[in-house]
Amino acid sequence: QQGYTLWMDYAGSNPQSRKNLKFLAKSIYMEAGSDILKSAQNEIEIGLSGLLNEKLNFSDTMENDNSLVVSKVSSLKGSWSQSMDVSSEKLGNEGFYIRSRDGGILVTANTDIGLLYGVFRLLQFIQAGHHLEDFSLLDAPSVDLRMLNHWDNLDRTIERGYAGFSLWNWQKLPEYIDQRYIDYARANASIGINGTVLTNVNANALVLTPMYLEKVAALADVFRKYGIKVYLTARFSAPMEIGGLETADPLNTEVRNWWAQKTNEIYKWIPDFGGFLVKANSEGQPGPQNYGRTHVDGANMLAEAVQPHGGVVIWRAFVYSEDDETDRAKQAYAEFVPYDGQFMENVLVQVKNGPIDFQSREPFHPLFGAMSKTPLMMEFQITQEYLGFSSHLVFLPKLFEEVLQSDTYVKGKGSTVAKVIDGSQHNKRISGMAGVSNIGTDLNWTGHPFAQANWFGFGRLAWNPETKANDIAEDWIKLTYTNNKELIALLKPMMINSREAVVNYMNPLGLHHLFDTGHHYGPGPWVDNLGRPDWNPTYYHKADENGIGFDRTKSGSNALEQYSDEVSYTFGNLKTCPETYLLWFHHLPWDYTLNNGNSLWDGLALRYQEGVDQVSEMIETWEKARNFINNDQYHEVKMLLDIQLKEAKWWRDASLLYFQTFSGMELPEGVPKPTKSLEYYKSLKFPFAPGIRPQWD
Ligand code: BDP
Repeated sequence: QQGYTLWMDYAGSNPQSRKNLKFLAKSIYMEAGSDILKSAQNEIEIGLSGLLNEKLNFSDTMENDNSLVVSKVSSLKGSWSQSMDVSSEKLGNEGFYIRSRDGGILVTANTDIGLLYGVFRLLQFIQAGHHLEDFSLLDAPSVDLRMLNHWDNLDRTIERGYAGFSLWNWQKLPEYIDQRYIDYARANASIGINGTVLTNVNANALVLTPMYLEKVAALADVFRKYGIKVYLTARFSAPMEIGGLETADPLNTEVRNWWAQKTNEIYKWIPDFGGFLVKANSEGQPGPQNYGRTHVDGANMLAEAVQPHGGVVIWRAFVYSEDDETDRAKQAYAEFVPYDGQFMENVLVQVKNGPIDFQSREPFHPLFGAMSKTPLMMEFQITQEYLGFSSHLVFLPKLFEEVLQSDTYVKGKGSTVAKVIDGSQHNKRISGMAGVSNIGTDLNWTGHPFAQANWFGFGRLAWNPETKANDIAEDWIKLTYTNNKELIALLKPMMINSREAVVNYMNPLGLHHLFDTGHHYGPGPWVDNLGRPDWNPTYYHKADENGIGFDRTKSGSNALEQYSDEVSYTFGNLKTCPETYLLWFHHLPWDYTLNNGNSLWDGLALRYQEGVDQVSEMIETWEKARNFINNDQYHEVKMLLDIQLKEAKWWRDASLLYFQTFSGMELPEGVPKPTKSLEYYKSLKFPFAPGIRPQWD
């Protein structure tokens, strides 16, 4: 069962530090009533008794001498109501307030779900070894929709999923409720996630048929108890595929009626259904453009159908058309900006963090500064499609934080992406953040034990986009391993630096999309034979005898014009462009001089080497951590780190050998000569890589 309990191992270590909290078990009052409150009680029962190693005594009434009271503000009585010393308005619909007082602790909120979140947070504080004396904490989410996107297919394969098969056992549903569904919901609620899209964006219309809706309803019944709404992907051609219509034209009356009725039917099964996520006119998915209509026509048709039920439509901006050969990075902006202000009130446009596709580093997507009238939802990828799958240790909150803290300058300095996403920048009526899930049937849910931290961290950032990656790492270590200071001092920097390591050994200096065909795993910078130019790595690095990099300045694709003047100036000017984005925005000669005086070629080679060295350091750190963790935990990660080191070297050697054919320059000192030939690296094949969509690049 290694890793199954995630960050909720209530029987775990640190019992010493909790001795002084044993009093909490004395007399617990918990408000009862709803299913969500039952979940809260259940969590206290397993959580607190596990953490304190003590039998819990519950009291049926709220008394002044209770040791723990979990109750809504409106039901507080006697001295407990006096302990509520903050304005309840600040708690909103989902926030909570926890405070200690003489001999007791209060957890309160305006709503049941607020109480559940408060209970989880209290348990986490205890678990992390906090003493809770003179303690008070008020917290409320700043983002409305905090969602996982599962790219799960109905046959239980997962597109870009590297942790086994889909959790949703369609064959045994609706009768059989796997304990995993409950534990999945608990884990999500513990970090504030309140929505889940069950199915792949490359959608299958069958999930909208009664046979499946009954199963979806069974899952929704489980998740509802944890405040999690279910959403489905809507295949745009569903009216034809399962409705027998001849068209899916969004302006056709029959089509509109079909969606309205289908939606009513869904809400009969699932009264609190969240809504639809749609990938349309992208990578072969059907959409309104098939009928000469627009994204607005398509999104608004569905929005109209879900509106009477309070649902939303999340329309993806991940589009890039086949015929535009200038620059894929520009296309989503070009297609969507003209529609700003035309979407219905219950539509959110979901934008990937960068303009290409979930690379280990991309500048922020220009749409984040450009649609002031449309709620823009962030789409991060938690599954490591382009970051070493579940074999490489990469702490993604560092990447997420970098994107969220990027300044769009749309309303002057400080207009960060975080503020666009939480809606405060433009006073948006609704806000959201989605993460493409990295969860599957693997015992530990995520494949790599440290990939759990990415799920955890996503939840924390969706709750509050201003959260610091550093704090997330520290909390996760405490909850997952122990709160031992020496261990934290080892693991925290290892996790924090792991993101830069993968950038260095895969995509240094702003290079991107250099993967070999099909799997998005190993290096293939030489690939130039795929069906579309923008599926080929050569399209992205543009290396030749004269240099390397994608010119996105005025002399090139001018993608920079899609950013505000400040941003476009900074990135467009070689003096001010951070070297981390150098080759993303500029095509430069091999002998161009970098900030530290190195030539571009030497600097590039040294970056690859640095990535390899960073992985070696991670291995050294892990050896030191051995004293603080059990043997199984040690060995599992050790084997994975060894793979990561081998593959970091593979990336370095294959990439440098290939680029050397253009630069014609020697490797600088400190970078070992590759032991194999370029032909060897080109010949490498994968016997099996999970998560592939066969027809894809
Ligand atoms: C790309 C993936 C592809 C997804 C697509 C998407 O390679 O499998 O379908 O994104 O987000 O990253 O729709």
